[in-house]
Amino acid sequence: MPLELVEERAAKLRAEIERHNHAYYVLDAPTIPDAEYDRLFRELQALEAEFPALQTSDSPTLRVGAPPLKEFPSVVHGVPMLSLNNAFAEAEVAAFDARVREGIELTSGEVDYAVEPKFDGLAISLTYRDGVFVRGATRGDGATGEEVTENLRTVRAIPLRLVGQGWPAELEVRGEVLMLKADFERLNAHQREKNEKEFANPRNAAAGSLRQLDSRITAGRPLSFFAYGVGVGANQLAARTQDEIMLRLAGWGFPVASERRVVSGVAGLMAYFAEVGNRRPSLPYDIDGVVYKVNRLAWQDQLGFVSRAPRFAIAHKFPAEEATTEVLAIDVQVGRTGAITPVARLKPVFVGGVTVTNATLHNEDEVRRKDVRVGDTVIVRRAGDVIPEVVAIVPEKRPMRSGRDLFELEPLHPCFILPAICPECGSAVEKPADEAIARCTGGLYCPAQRKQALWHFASRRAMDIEGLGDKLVEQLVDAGLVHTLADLYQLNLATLAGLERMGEKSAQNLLAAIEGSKNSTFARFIYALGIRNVGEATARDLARHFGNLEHLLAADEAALQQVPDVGPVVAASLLAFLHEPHNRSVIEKLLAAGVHWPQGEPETAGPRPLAGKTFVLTGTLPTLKRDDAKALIEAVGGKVAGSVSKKTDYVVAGEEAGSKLEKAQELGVAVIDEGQLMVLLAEIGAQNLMTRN
Ligand code: 5U1
Repeated sequence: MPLELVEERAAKLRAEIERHNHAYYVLDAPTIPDAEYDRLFRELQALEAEFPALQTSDSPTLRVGAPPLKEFPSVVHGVPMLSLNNAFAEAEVAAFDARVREGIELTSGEVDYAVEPKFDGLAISLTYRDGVFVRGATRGDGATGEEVTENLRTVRAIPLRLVGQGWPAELEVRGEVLMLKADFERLNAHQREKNEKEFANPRNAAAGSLRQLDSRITAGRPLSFFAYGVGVGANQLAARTQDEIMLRLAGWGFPVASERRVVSGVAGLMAYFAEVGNRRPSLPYDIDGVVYKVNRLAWQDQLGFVSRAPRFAIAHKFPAEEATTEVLAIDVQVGRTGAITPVARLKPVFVGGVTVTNATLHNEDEVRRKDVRVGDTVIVRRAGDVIPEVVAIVPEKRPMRSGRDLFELEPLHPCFILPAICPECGSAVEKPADEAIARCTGGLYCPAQRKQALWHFASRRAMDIEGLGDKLVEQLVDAGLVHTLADLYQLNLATLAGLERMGEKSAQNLLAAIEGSKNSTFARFIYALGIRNVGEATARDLARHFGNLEHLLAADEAALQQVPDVGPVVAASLLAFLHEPHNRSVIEKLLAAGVHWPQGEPETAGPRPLAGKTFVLTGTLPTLKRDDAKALIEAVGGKVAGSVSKKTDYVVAGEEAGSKLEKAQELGVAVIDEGQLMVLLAEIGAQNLMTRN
């Protein structure tokens, strides 16, 4: 056959096979018998084997997996992958709707919401270039994920080439990979037959399948996918509503939930919640709630984001699953920052999709309030990835014995008493009068704290030292080889290779990973230090704001509070940590050992005369666009908030200012117009910043 004809036939087969895939995996309506599908597939495989140049990156033959990878590369998402705030009760849903209405200044009528199930799977992002699938990534920390392209290529419901037309040249589709309940049951039956470990629940099975370095294993796992949004390319869809976006996605070949709808106001949201709740047991996939999104995209833009979550959407979660079991013992655990947490050791019980053997009792007051004792039958609760907790005891099941008075019974076991000294290091345990949490005062002298600090430092999202897991950290600390974070960089081959279960090759790999971690980022470094109340997002904000370590170390409380989302509590944690001489010395040693990152400049190096002042913009300003006004204010240290409160210093009101203006007047907040804002900025010489930017 002439090559052009072979090429033509291969293209025809690819299109036909993908059409059948779509009919089978997305529409759930097979169009040909399995045997016929297999024949087409084998014909394409044979052609590609004979003429390798014909193989294209969107060929369905690649869905069987590729040779294993050594590791998953990191991917920076074109648009960050957000998380959702949660609501559990109607009042929280009503408060969300009220915030939305205030944000868009809607005083009458209802807001329409696009609603759909909240899949209990793994969020992923799929990149298409000119309609062809080129890259897939996990959510990771929202800014950076892991590239799992070859694994996602094996998921039959993910289109390798988009159908229809009108997609942006670069398109990022967001959605969830999951395993259908029926597929999960079949997979576990298979595992049982092969005498292999079963998966605890469909979510774990999906996660385990997606994180395989060998995509040929993933190809053998029955994964599904549902799309729910767009990252890069969202503003080129010419859509006015979320609902239209979903229709576009479905039209291009993506599976979308058939349970999705558009509903009106809080009443519509609550009716949908009840409806999906009733149907939950018969849905083909696990869900842990429903998601509500403001339908109109212009309003979504107007509402924007707070830190990591959009203001225009919320997850309404189902109540967590509960079960009863018995308390075998109550121990305490020492956390990374010294927090002493009482933990109930339980008779194993299956709840929320996993077997639970430990549950947190949070703190001493909680144990007392719930009066949990050894031998009690308790109700335990577990939701999603959250740590299981003891909700309450079942009083009538408490084991009792006769008291001094023969007719009276008293509990067999005494009530819990918090140890006065840390069980790990013997240091005093202290509990400030105004705090619920007791802490070990041993600091990094306490091996439990030291181990967890090291483990956190080495973790993937911090310094990312592959191979330095809990077991090894435990060995290094117990052997007295590592006392501070900086000691990690002094380890050598001889010491490491001398450790139990550590061969020379593993020691070499670990040293290479430690060496590689020296090349880091400022945000990772801040996060890795393990400062109380400083998570990844705050570390990123601090890094962006201060640009370099010198500026961060020099910052006082007011300067720290200029950083988005840094309030008095976080600022106090930062100051306490950064001014502690031991911590300063560790930081210096880390730098001396060669830990480094690209040096930056503070985000706004200029004067900050509006530091500490909060503005709210409302209505249409006569000449300035909102974003420009915001940039001007922020450039001189001011903060622009989305809603008016007692803390607001100025409301800048334009034409058709609505409820925010009313609220400002009600609270007695200063209201200025654009002209007055410009005078204020001119007085401090800020207007030049606009032309400089
Ligand atoms: N169903 C659904 N899940 N989910 C998760 N929709 C949805 N949307 C999300 C997330 C994080 O985020 C967008 C609102 C940005």
